[in-house]
Amino acid sequence: MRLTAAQALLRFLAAQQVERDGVEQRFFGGCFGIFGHGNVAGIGEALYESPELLTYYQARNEQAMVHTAAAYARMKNRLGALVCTSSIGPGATNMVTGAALATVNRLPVLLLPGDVFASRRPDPVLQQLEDPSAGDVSVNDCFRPVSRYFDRIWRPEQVIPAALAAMRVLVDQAETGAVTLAFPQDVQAEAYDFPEELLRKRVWHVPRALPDEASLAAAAEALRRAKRPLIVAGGGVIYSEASEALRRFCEQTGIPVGETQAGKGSLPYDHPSSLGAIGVTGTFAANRIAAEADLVLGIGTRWSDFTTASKTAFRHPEVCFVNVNVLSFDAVKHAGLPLVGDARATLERLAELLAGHAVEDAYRNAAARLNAEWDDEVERLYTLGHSPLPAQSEVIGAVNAAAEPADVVVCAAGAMPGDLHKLWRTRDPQGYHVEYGYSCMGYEIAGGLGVKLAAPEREVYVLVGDGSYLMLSSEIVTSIQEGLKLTIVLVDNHGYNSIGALSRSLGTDGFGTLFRYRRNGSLPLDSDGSSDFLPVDLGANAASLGAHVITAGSVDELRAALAQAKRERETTVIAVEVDRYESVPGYESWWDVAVAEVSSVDAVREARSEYETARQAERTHL
Ligand SMILES: Cc1ncc(C[n+]2csc(CCOP(=O)(O)OP(=O)(O)O)c2C)c(N)n1
Ligand SMILES: [Mg+2]
Repeated sequence: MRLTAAQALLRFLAAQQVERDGVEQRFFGGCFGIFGHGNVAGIGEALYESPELLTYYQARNEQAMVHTAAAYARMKNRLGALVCTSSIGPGATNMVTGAALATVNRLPVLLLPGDVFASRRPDPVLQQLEDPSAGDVSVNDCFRPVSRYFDRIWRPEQVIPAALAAMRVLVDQAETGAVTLAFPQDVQAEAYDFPEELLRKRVWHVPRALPDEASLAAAAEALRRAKRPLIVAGGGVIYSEASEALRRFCEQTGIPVGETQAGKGSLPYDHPSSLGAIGVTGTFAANRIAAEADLVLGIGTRWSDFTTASKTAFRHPEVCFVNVNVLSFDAVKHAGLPLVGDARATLERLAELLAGHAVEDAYRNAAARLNAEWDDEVERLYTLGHSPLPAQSEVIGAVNAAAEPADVVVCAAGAMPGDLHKLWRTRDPQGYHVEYGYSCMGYEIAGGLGVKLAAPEREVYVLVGDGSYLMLSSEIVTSIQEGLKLTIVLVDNHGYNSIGALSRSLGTDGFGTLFRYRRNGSLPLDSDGSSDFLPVDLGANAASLGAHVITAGSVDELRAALAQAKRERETTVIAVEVDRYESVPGYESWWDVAVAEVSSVDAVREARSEYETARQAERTHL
């Protein structure tokens, strides 16, 4: 069939299906894009000519549209994805951050950045970067390290192997991440006789692989011997839809569970085996059990520093690890016994091998007690009654109370992710969507849009700081264009407060983190007391983009605003100011942030000496 390369690729993509557990679904839910000369007449023409193939969504910022795609894929448990098309040059490189985010979080996104002419006839074209030492380099080479698969389609017939290779990686649960097919603009428009078979419906089976029996037997034996085992549930539990299997496993064995950011929601917050968040932003419940655990069963976690409290969380001298993961790279971390396989299938098999085995009642009951004590602490922080401005924890409490169990909270950067990790009462495996693999400011609203597109039946609550909002809020416009309603709670504390607090704790006075006027040639420090904040009106900004805006000055007003937002049909922004000094404490944990070894500042020298002491607790787990 004679088609342009772009037409053939789109037809191919529209025909891809995935199937897991016998359920078949279309893989690509649409194509986000911003056109320029690098894609308007190629991919743009193909989308225009056959609009029934893939729904086209016009975006405002290329980075944002990749965030939307990543959030969509996460909400689809990686069984669905979006395509993102951009022009060449800045349109393409704007997607690099989004690609890194998707790859870090192991989420499938397909990126089609336009590229310079393969023929090189009109070189250098508008926005082309020329490299005097290499003729085959373009800015799109920046995608290589942040993509799990990269190809450049130099000739139309290369669509065939490139498209198949892209699909293999996108649906592979171990390898998935950003896939980039750089597409020179002349090639997009060139015709070729594509074979019909390429364009036929194709179903990609997503297997539930099991580790080999010898490894499973060794793991079961280790679990039987352990006196104080602990499960750390990561994102892999959610993606694999293993939360039911996990619940049964916990009820059978009595092993308690701590959750990573991506794994939060693996168990409902009020399950007696749930210790809630673990690590730097963990609960005292999880961190106390972690400190004494003799065996840690990691499921679908990549063991980031936030989870391990920079390798200080697990303090038992003999602690050992068993890691269930689809990716052997993660399964061998911490010298763990690797169980390379799907989380659900592996948990079900382990449960069989552990038939009749459970931890001692005292240990099981201790976990249940900690669960209840932790919930008391959540309640305390939800109802602080802080004035005149509310505390951030009260904002979380109000949003949690307003949200239905299946609604989704979305967040990514600032102080909010840590507070949510500790305090959000999660009642649905997909109710908690905090992007903390890349913790990318600007993900919040764009990500919320992807969540809503994937699950329109759920209300989506985006919690966004003033800093993140200023960085990237443009997709409010896209949410209104598409009628995809978001409830955005904009938490204003006049600056980069999380980093300000970090800076204060490390002796540098919150330098460069407040949104204030420059006075007498220098930026004010946090300690100088004045309240001459910059005259930024974020509510007015949101209203100018078409959102319905409500300003809440107290927790009661916030509750009323949330009730009103529920009744709205369009994106609603609730602007609320919080006390930036009233933060949720840490709970028996530590994070390794390097402090200057020499400094003329006394406070920095003090912080360095504390740092050196704390660092001694870091372990290697070899
Ligand atoms: C793109 C990006 N740039 C920088 C950072 C580092 N960073 C983490 S949190 C933060 C401040 C966020 O400010 P805001 O959204 O207002 O949240 P707050 O810290 O006030 O809670 C910064 C600069 C980041 N995570 N992402
Ligand atoms: Mg802020």
